[in-house]
Amino acid sequence: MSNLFHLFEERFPKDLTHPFIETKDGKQYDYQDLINLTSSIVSTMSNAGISKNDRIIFQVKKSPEAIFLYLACIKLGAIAVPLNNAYTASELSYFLDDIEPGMVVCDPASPIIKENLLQTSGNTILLTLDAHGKGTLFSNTNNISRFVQTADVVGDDIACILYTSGTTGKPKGAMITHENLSSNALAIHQSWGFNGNDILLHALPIFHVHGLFVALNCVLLSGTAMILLAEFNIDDIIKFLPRVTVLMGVPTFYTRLLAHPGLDNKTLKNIRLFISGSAPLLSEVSDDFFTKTRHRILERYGMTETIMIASNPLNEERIPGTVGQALPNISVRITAEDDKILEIGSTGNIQVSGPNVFKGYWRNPEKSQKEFTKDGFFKTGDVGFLDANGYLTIVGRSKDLIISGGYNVYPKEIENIINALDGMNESAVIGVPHPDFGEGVIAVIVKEKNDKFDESDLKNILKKELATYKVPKRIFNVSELPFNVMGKVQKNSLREKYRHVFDK
Ligand code: MCA
Ligand code: AMP
Repeated sequence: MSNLFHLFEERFPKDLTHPFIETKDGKQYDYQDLINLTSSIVSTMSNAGISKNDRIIFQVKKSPEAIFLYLACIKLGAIAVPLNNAYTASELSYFLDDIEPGMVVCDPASPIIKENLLQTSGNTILLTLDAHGKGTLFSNTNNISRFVQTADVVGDDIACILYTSGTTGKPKGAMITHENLSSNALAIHQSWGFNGNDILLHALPIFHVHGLFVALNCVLLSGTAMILLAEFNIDDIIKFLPRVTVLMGVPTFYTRLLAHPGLDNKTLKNIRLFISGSAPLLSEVSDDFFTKTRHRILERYGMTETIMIASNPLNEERIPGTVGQALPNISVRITAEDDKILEIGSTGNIQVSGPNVFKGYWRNPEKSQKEFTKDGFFKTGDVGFLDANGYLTIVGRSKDLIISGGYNVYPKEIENIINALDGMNESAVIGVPHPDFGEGVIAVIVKEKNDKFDESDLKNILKKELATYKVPKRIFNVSELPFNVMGKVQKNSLREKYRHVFDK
């Protein structure tokens, strides 16, 4: 009974007509629909020859049917590989080669279809699913069956592979198991007091840990309902807030909410909890939000490789600027460069162990081994300290990573593309304070010859190669980059020089 889907099934409401999803335009799906539609997709997959451990890539718009597609993969014991809709053809080609999927389900407008990216990959089955939940995935409606078995798996079997980029510029697939997901689902569900009366407002993308696991797991473990918004739009958030008890979001959600005139007592009448994560929530934002709403946002900390690690408490003091204490059964420690454990209050590398920690990177055993200590702790690449009560404060990152509006951007990936362009000498990509996205991506470039430079031309070139959130919002042309004695670009001095470019 290690399949994550078994855990969900155990907690389905007794009355299966209990709502599960309501969409922006009022379409309703209850738990019986969840069972029927998920089973129908499992039958379609099985009939097409897909079975346990096969990889299913999906690059689809957010919809209830997309959620059922994910759940069908879990139920069948297949490996779900969700991909960001913003990925370009060249980004997608890398994932298709790396994963060798048995099946791809994508939006009809995806570059996978438009640019015929599956041409070379032999036997992969290709099905479609559009933003309205229609497509060849559902062409055989005879498949609807209520009695499709949930596959037996062991806890260590892979449920999902999620890509996270890397310092080399090449994305790595994090292998997340059924046990990782089940243990973490139980931990957060309990810690945040989810129950059958909750209604979640779901406005996050469903190709990352936050929207796909954290949000969905809390709803399913409570057998309760969510309002599923296909896109983030602040007016829609304000419109639906009075109907819900919990909102989960990245810090940008909260800065945009604070700036909205509609955030008042009427909008908040049923809310019991605001949760933030994926990027640092500024203490000022937390304080301003508290002053305005009397709700202290609960900040928590996680990673693709570890799902949720730590959280501020539900009932005790939530301390702004900290991400709270380790979740049940998870150990967090702070270490020096040689992995020696540091004392309380000392700043060092954050390391994590527990049933939440992933199995390793897909087809990359060397990288996987490098990211773990000899005694099995995962090196997060984040830097912070613990206080005497176990509250963790994150002060920075040892990895060269920018987090923009909750999306991770690895500078190397962008620098590699810029440096390969004709006439380009070198570049440095950095993150600087941004009022909406927390950090905004900028590039500082050096051209081979001091000829004319057009910022918008260069952005357009990059847009063809990179998902839009990775494209630098500003590009600066300089005659040389600052290097230290080791020959490394001094990114700190660049961050200082350009720190005000997004000031309002
Ligand atoms: C959109 N753009 C962005 C971003 N989002 N640029 C930089 N950073 C972003 N995050 C681009 C758009 O393509 C557009 O470009 C321009 O910026 C303006 O877009 P806008 O309409 O303002 O964006 P939006 O559609 O309102 O989206 C903002 C958003 C979204 C709602 C904050 O970025 C979002 O949903 N972020 C959440 C990501 C997430 O789920 N992360 C969790 C990862 P142009 O004008 O050129 O077209 S999981 C994780 O981190 C761990 C495990 C954890 O702890 O949770
Ligand atoms: P991802 O690769 O999308 O899983 O992003 C994980 C990274 O997001 C972590 O390693 C942290 O750097 C960052 N992160 C997540 N939650 C928080 C938070 N509450 N505060 C600061 N950083 C966070």
